[in-house]
Amino acid sequence: MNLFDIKGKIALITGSTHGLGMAMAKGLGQAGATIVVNGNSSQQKIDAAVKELQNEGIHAVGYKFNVTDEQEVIAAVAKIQTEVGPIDILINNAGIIKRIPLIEMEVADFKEVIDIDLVSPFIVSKHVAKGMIERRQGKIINICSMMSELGRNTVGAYAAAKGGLKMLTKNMATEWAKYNVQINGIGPGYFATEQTKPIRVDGNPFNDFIISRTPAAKWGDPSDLAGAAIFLSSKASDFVNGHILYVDGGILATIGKPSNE
Ligand code: GCO
Repeated sequence: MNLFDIKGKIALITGSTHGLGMAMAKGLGQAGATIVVNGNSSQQKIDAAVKELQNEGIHAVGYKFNVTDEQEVIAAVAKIQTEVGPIDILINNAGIIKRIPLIEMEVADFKEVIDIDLVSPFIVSKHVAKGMIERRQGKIINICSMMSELGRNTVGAYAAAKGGLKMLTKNMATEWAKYNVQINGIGPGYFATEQTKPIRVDGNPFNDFIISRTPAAKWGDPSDLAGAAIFLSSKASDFVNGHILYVDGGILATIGKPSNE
């Protein structure tokens, strides 16, 4: 359907060398978008991610830059604009988590999570939105979380960041929607990725807890995010703004059930 057509659009996805970022890159790429891969760990990982996408017939390029460094972001956005073209779709996906009880957490660790998970979406969006506002067209998707709505032991910094990102999404929409820029969020539930590997091992009580807490009774597969990403990147969402689309198997719909049900 034309409503969901993103062929030829240029999509920058931060933190897209692996995990959910790579899954959304594949989803948008298979739908015909040009994918701009970003990472800050190593050029080798970025090159490998670009190759993985190209092997699936996806037009992909890679740019290494630190999303928390405004000068690097300004330079990278300008370089992408010159070498690839205007950014039509921005997915702020880059993020870290530190699972430490708040009472034990060092301030430096707390600040690092906030910096990457909340401040960097502000930095990257600010500099990408300038072009979108000039062109009167653009799509920004902030990757939120269950922790945008719920707390959980040991992930307080991450919850503070993801809760803030939900409200930053709403404020971006408040300020930029009049320029025909749509800014929304995707809130993934619990997905089988490297980030959740430590809490997903068989026999780990948390693994059993998530299965029981999720009405779909399973961990999400990263490919389950592609549909939401395509929707929020396409004309189909032109009148959707400031909305967080939860892709969570139903977690937020329920208070859960007793273990014997
Ligand atoms: C955790 C998980 C979560 C998920 C996701 C849920 O430790 O609770 O890592 O944070 O990754 O963010 O939406």
